[in-house]
Amino acid sequence: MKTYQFYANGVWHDPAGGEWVDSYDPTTGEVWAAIPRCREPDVDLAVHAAQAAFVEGPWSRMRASARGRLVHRLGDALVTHAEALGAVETRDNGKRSVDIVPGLQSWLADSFYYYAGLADKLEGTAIPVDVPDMLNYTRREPYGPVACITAWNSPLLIAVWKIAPALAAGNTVVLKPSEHASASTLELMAALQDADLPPGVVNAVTGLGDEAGQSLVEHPLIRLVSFTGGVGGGARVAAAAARQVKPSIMELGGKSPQLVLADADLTLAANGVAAGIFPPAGQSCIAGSRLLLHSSVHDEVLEKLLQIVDGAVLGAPADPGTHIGPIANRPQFERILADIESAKVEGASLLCGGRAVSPPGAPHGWFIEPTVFTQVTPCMRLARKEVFGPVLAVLRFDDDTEAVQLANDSEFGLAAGIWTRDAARAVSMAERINAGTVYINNYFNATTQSPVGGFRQSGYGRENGIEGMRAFTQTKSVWLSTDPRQGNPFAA
Ligand code: TXE
Repeated sequence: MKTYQFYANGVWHDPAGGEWVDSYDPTTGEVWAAIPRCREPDVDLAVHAAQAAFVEGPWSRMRASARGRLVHRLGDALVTHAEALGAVETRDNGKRSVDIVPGLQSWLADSFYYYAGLADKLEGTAIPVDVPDMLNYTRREPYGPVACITAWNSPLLIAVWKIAPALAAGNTVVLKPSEHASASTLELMAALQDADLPPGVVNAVTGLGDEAGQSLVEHPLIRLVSFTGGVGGGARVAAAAARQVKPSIMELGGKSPQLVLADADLTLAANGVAAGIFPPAGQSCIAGSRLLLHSSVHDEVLEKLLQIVDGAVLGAPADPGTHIGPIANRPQFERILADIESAKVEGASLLCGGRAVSPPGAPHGWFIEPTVFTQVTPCMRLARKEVFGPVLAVLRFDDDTEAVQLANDSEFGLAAGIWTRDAARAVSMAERINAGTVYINNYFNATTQSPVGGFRQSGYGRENGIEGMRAFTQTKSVWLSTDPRQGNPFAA
């Protein structure tokens, strides 16, 4: 059993209250680590460290190119420690190793490299204002200490997506990972020490959402909150931030539709639909959890999907042969099983799956079969609520207008997939679908260059891309008069 400390001002600390929270291995159902239960004094320590690094420097005073070089080193540290970090995340939240380690070594490290390159390119503009003898220009400036609150499904990915642009833009960071999976974030802090960042530039506090999380959001020195999690938590955090007039960036849940049109390559589509939800056991914000099928291909696509599901291997997430890993934590495991029961009660037809299972070698783990419900109607809870598990709801449509209407019949708007051979038709549908990301003949792609985020209750603000860095800056407008007497009635 490993006992962790939290990280503030470049130093490891025990929580002031002397309490820890158990962290479970979802493959075995056993406690494997203890996470500090930080409260207000611990959070205060971390925020003051971030404030000192920002105000007293050197972070805010450093030349942007020098800051970029340090952020680049964070990418190198990620590559060096990828295997070890991935192993901890797999143990702590059951994410498949094949989904973590290669990503840390390539496109997640690229996040640091990309934003390192942007650090000295945050240009303002010179504006020809309607005032004579006046120079007006804008600057993009960091906010100061920012809070980055992350979820349990992909702690490392979410942390990197936030800290890379936040740091490159000149902010300092206090991270707060989920109480269900904090270990990999604390290991990330240790790994990033390789880069010799000045103390206080990045800090991580752990513990409960309504203790450590709330103290962090409400800390008066925190100037912006970037949050990834559920709609309930997000709304609470956004409201708390708003009470202090702090901006927030919200990456929330989804009920993303995958549309298969009659002219699609059905094999490609079935594979894409299965891959868009089942490998992470549905525990991805963009999981394509609503399958909208044209009536003419409904049965054929489901037949192909059943074949894929039949061959899917559930098992230990560290095993490269595993297609579907466990559910990351017990409360989520129980929520998914309850949602499956409620779907049966409301009249959806269970095509396959629906049960908790024990794959060989993991008799006490939290595994749920890939589950497909057909005959789902738009008003059913299953068609509307985010299950965040390996549960696919199938609806049918008869023409493109109905497909778009069904796709948009949701409070969420994170992602959508369209499968068709007709590119023009797909582009036209993509314009009409309310979602922050639309995939055409692919799903699940994300790279550091392209912004991601939600419409509607899936959130606001964007991560990744140039927009993802702008979100961590505020604009200052500077007015310099070359004739200060102009327009001043008191000037002689
Ligand atoms: O997330 P929470 P939970 C969805 C999914 C899941 C549901 C609940 O449907 O079933 O959300 O998951 C911190 N002040 N997603 O309860 O509560 C908390 O400690 C400050 C989708 O695990 O949203 C954690 O660090 N912080 C999602 C983070 O918020 C608070 C990924 C997220 O926890 C807080 C995960 C407070 N008052 C779950 N309350 C996605 N977008 O992919 C909580 N936290």
